[in-house]
Amino acid sequence: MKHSFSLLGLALLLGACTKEIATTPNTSTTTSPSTTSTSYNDLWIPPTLTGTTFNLSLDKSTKQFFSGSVTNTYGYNGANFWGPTLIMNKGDQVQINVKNNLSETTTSHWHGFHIPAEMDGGPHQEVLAGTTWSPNFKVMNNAATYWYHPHLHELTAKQLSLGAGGLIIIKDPEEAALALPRTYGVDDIPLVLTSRKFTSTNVIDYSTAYGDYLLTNGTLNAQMNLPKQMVRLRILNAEIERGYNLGFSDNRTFYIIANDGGLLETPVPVTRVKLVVGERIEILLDLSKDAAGSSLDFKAYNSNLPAGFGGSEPAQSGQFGSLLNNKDFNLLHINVAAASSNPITAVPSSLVKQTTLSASEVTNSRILMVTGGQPNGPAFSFNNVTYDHQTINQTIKLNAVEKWTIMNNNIFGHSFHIHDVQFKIISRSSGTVGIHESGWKDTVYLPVGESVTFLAKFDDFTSTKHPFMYHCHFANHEDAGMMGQFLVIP
Ligand SMILES: [Cu+2]
Repeated sequence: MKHSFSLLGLALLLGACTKEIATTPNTSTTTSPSTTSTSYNDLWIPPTLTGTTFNLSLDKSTKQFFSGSVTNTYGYNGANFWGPTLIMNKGDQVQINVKNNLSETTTSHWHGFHIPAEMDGGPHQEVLAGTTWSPNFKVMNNAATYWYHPHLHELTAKQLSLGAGGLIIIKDPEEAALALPRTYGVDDIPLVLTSRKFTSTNVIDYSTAYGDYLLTNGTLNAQMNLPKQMVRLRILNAEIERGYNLGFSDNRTFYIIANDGGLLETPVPVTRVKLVVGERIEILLDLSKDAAGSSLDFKAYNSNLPAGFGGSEPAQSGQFGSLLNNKDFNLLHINVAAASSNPITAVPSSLVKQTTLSASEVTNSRILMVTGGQPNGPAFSFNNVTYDHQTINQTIKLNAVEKWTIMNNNIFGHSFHIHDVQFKIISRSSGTVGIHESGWKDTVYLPVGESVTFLAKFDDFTSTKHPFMYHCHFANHEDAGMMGQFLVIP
């Protein structure tokens, strides 16, 4: 599973015109995702859990994705793929009980949360089969969309691929004071985007980088009725490697209001936005002028993207091929319906005041180079070191304001994620930091041949024995060792 061989594999594929074809499931109840669909399935909206005590159980399940054999999956709390959405309030002290009903170890990481390392759910907080892990912490993050997922070293790609994951929505008074859509499942819609490859007997193939079939909240060919008013979409890229270039079928303008770690200062109007693995954005979609009964599609405009963007490879089969590669494809078919009562009909002119970190506050700088791809070496690593469970790669002083530069002079793009902190991107070597990247971030796209520099303050939580992680969020890269550990020390 080494990406260093992808270009070689591609060359062989093109050169040899191999007869190998992708195994495709029996699709008699589901039309091909690469053609215009006429049969849709209603989008599954994950149920919500609220309060300050959250009970999660991770179970084996099955889901009828296609006719014929059911597909073995994982899900939390009885979901047959994915899990409930946890709704938390900033400032609350919460307790989460994670029961592992699998026959293998898992962990549960609270992606984006600023919490003590021993509560973080990284590779060290193992939840053995049949046991329950009960972290508790104060919710300190801003209102935004976060998520939870397994983070057990070398099993993350498998467990995530089989469906283990869920969203977390944090609410706070600043967000509550704004005239934004926030009725979950009505005008505030979670959209978890991923894709899967299935064998001919409908088994999820978790050994590959890209899926052949797009799943929105686990739903194939998803559709939803949305009210003709302002609708908020909370979008998570929960892929293994694929990135998305998001837009609507009539190329309408939509408004980015939040990214990973909170609301932006003002809504950012765009017609396209890229979202790489692990990133979240919240957008406002204005349906107020659409006729009830009309429809449009939310799409990935993924054809002809730059080399190195996950899923831009032309191959349709093989290790780095998929039926969705280098194509535009549907994410959600939207049927415009009557407005709900008391609809939001306008985009707010401003959102929240951003606090900033300035370069003059920096107390330490680090450079991480994306390395690897050498024959017989690891596919990807940082600074030529692959993850070792017992090795601390970085030590950071409490309250340090650090400048991290991640350099990617490598053959492929990556998605860099750091635990514990939210950061501010101050520069990209390409010269362009997207306006929607101006808020707090925990995950950032690293294009081929570029470097990204961000500032972060490491406050609140110290430990001399419990580390936090930084890693590529491509689960297969992370599992293969593209991950490091840091301690925040007094
Ligand atoms: Cu990577």
